[in-house]
This record gives sequence, structure tokens and C-alpha cells, in this order.
Amino acid sequence: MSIDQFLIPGVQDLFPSIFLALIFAPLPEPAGIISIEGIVFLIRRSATLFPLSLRHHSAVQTPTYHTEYLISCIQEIRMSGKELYNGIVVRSTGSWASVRNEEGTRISCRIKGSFRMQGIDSTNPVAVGDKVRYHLEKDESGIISEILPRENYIIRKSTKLSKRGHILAANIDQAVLMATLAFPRTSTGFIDRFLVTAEAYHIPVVIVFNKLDLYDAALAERYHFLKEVYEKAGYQCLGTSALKGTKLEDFARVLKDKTSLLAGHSGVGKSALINAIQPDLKLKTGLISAAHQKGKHTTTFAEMFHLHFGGFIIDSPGIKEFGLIDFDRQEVGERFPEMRALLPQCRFNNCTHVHEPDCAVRLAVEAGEIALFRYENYLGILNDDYWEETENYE
Ligand SMILES: Nc1nc2c(ncn2[C@@H]2O[C@H](COP(=O)(O)OP(=O)(O)O)[C@@H](O)[C@H]2O)c(=O)[nH]1
Ligand SMILES: [Mg+2]
Ligand SMILES: [Zn+2]
Repeated sequence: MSIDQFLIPGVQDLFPSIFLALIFAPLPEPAGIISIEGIVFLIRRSATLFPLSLRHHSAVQTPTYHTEYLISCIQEIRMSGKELYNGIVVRSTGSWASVRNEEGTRISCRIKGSFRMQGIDSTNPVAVGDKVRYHLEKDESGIISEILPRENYIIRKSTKLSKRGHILAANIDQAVLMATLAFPRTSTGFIDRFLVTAEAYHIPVVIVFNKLDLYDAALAERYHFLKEVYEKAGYQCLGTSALKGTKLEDFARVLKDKTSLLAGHSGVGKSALINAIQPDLKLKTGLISAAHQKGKHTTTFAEMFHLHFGGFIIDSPGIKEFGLIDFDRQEVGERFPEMRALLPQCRFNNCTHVHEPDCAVRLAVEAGEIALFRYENYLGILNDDYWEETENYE
């Protein structure tokens, strides 16, 4: 068997510098390995190229590419003969993305081909927060040729009926959940659901209670109570007022040098608080009309902003919840840190803390060590209404 037999016809004409590294003679399929521009491909007789390693991507994560597509990609990179730059996607709208380069300049980039490097079936190939490599065209626009592996990402169904997901954001260090006890009041049910999904994504959450200036004595007391409960469960809490400028330094400290996703109901003051710490961003504030909010598909895109003091913040009118994520009902208890901590003391190691005897969680609720509202929200999540409501979201 000669080497040529395994090469795809035409490839050598296109790339005379192809380096044939190895032949796996004993393997019927894949048949060989070649290296093009430092990218190692397996060659299959079925005339598909299989990238063995696209820098950090392992073969396991990488689906098979069609020869034609790969050749066009490689050709593009070769023919452009230009340097590859690193950047972060700060805005992504379909086939265009705004990429922030290392100097802090925004470059308009096209997205070529379909990136399915991590086997995610999503409607958007690149997401805000993606670390990418791109090269520049003559007109100074860029072409993204690579997405670096995501540390994490938040995905939700793109439409109600769709099987495909939409990636909201990638490479997030933390979520900042903005709530308020004034208008529009955030329920603990909403907070706890958010925390549960964030736990599932292993994304730390900081809870910010905004509009402190509007709290009367009763609300202030409620705030202190909630703060104590959530802090005991392990979540950092902060009370702010964008209007009065209360605790702005603490808020900035929370965000410093991190990539934070800003979440919370519309109108709680997300944009106002960001403006308060960095006025030049001039984010639009004010309540979105009820009619607009209920619109079927508001075309609102997440956008990432650089913070002068270090870090990035992702603001989006669309991010209320993380949306769907598949997890078992059995796992819900594990997503409540104060319940997770007590599970070893329950009689059964798969205790759902509902009806089982010798349940340490129920005892803790009775003793007031676990807040009753947290336990009630836990039960609510266990019940069907949570799952249905989540399905209906959007
Ligand atoms: N009284 C008071 N109003 C605030 C505060 N923060 C924001 N607002 C107002 O709440 C409304 C919604 O704020 P906005 O930042 O657009 O909320 P977003 O939808 O979460 O981004 C605006 O009218 C703001 O002026 C605050 O701390 N105190
Ligand atoms: Mg806003
Ligand atoms: Zn239990």
C-alpha cells in the first residue's frame, strides 16, 4: 500500500508543503495522519479529514469535517498568509461578531463556516465571551478561524420548539444576580431557581439587592434577613443604590478582574448600577414597556463591556434566567448548599428531604437553621410547576 492511496485527490496540489507524518498501516480506518500548517489530520478512505488536534481540541471533542470544508478553511488561512490575532467576542449577531483585540479595539469579524468544535448543537456558532483567533482582511474586518475551548457556557433553547440551543455567554467567572425588594420586587422563588441553575453550571453567584434607597423599615429588615440566609448558604450579598451611589466601591470590587454575567429582572437597575460605576458606558436605563417585554422574540443581544478597573461585564436585557439545563430531580437537593452539607447526616444517602425518616434537613428547617422559605422553594422546584414554567420560558 502506498502513501498516495490515502491522500485525498487534489490535496497535494493545493498544499505542496503537506507533511506526511505517519502512516497507520495496521489500522483500516483511519488510514493516515498528515500535518497541514501544524494541524494534524487523520485521513480516512471515506475522503473526510479528521482533525486530530486543533490546538487544544482533542480528537474526542472534534467531529469529522468534510474534506471540502476543511480544505477551504485551511486554504483561507494559508492564502491570506496573515497573522492570527487573539480576541474576545463582545457581541455576536448571527454571522458577524464584534471582537475585542488585545489592544482593546473592537474588530468586526465574520464567522466563516460552521464551528462545531465542541459538539454543541447551537444556533450561534460564537458567543459573547468566546476567546477566538482571527485574521484581518484588506478592509480591516476580521475572519474568525478558531474558537478556543470554552471553560463553561450557558445555553438555552433558541425557540420553544427548537431542539437546538442558543449559547448566551461563554467563559464566565461569576454571575451577578441583581434583585430588589422594591419595584419590581424579586421573589425568593426566582432567586433560588437562578441559584439552582447556576450551581448546575458551577458558576458562583453574587446577589446584589439594589434600590436600597426605596426600602422602608420593614423592607430593610427583610433585606437583612435575606442577606443573612444567603450568606450562610455561601453566597456573597451586597446592598446597593444606583440612585444614591450606595456601596458602589464594593460593587466594583465584586466585578474587578472577573468576567461577570449580569442577570435579573428587567427594571431592577442593572444598567443603572453599571453606569454608576462607569458612566462613560452610557447604558440605556429605564423600564422596558410591558408590551415590549412580552414580545415573542425581542432581538436583544448580550454585550460584554470592559471595565476600566479590570474585568468584563455582560449586560443583556434578555438574561433573566439561565434557562434550561438537564438535571435530575434527585440532584436538586445538591444544588442547595446548606442542604447538601446536611445530606450525610440524613438516614438515607439519596434522601429527598420530603418524606424520609431521620432527615437532617427537615430537622434543620424545624430548628430554624435552614430558612423555611429556602426549603419551600426547594419543594417548589421538586414539583412539576418548576419544570413546566421553565419550559414555557421565553
Ligand atoms: N430609586 C432607585 N431607582 C433606581 C435604582 N437603580 C435603578 N433605578 C431605576 O430603575 C429603572 C430601571 O433601571 P435599569 O438600570 O434600566 O434596569 P435594568 O432593566 O435592570 O437594566 C430606571 O428608571 C432607574 O432609574 C436605585 O438604586 N434606586
Ligand atoms: Mg438594562
Ligand atoms: Zn434528608
